Amino acid sequence: MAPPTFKDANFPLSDGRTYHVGTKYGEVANRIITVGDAYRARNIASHLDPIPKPYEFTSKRQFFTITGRFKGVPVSIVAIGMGLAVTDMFIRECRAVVSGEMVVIRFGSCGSVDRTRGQIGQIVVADASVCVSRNHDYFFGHVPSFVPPAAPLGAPYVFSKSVPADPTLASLLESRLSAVLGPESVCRGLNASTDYFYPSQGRNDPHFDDSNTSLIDDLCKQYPNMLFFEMENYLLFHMALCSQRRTIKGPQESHDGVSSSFPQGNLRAAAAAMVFAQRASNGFVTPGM
Ligand code: R1P
Repeated sequence: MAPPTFKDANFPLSDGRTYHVGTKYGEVANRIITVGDAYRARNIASHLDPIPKPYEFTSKRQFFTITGRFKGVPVSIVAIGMGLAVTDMFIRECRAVVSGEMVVIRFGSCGSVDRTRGQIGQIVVADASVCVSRNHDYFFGHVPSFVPPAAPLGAPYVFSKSVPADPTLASLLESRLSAVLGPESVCRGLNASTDYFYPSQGRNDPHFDDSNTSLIDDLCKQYPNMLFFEMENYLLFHMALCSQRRTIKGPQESHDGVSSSFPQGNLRAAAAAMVFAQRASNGFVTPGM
């Protein structure tokens, strides 16, 4: 089969299909659940109505989309992999093939940084998210062969301001999860999305100078309600914020009352995650827990 021909370097499309996610108009619903891996996507998709049979598409970049109906309501589940860059591709490329308001919920796995809340196996719901990024320039000063930059090196990690989840969606997520799993299994707090899994989450690696031994303490000092690390939510919430700063809107579609409190916005987002790692106790989830 001939390779697809993409047109428009600014936003490449081939026969209406996006460059990385690979879907086109009609293949993605306005309500999206996003996850990291395809296995989790299939698990969630097992709850979709069997008829009509859900549509599935795996792109050449391994974005995996399943679109079907849940109790008659169209919903897509999209597995995107990991990190901020793929989150950006996922949101922009789905946004381009969906009209009307778009609602995105992320179900991830995460590491808890709180000693008492966010135990392994619990579900945490994000009130808001902070971005933790590695300041690459900082490390130049530690390597003698590099010319130190003229500007101050600053701190090794940068903590952004926090950006809120959609408050209505976050509360709905918390209450529905609590109703199903029991309130003791769900807690809510602040999330930090990191640009890397190892250095920016304060993991120790003897092979590299990461200057991160105090990162978790520093972050919790600056943000006392800090609860968990993962790698995508910040961008999701930030893009929702940026979408609400735009006036371009497609034809509005009903979201059963969910849309009513944000008439201006064209993307709304919230996120929950299961705690896989407890950083204070150094515990990690085991299958079947
Ligand atoms: C790191 O192992 C990955 O797990 C978490 C992080 O955000 C990162 O993507 O989420 P997922 O389990 O959804 O991938």
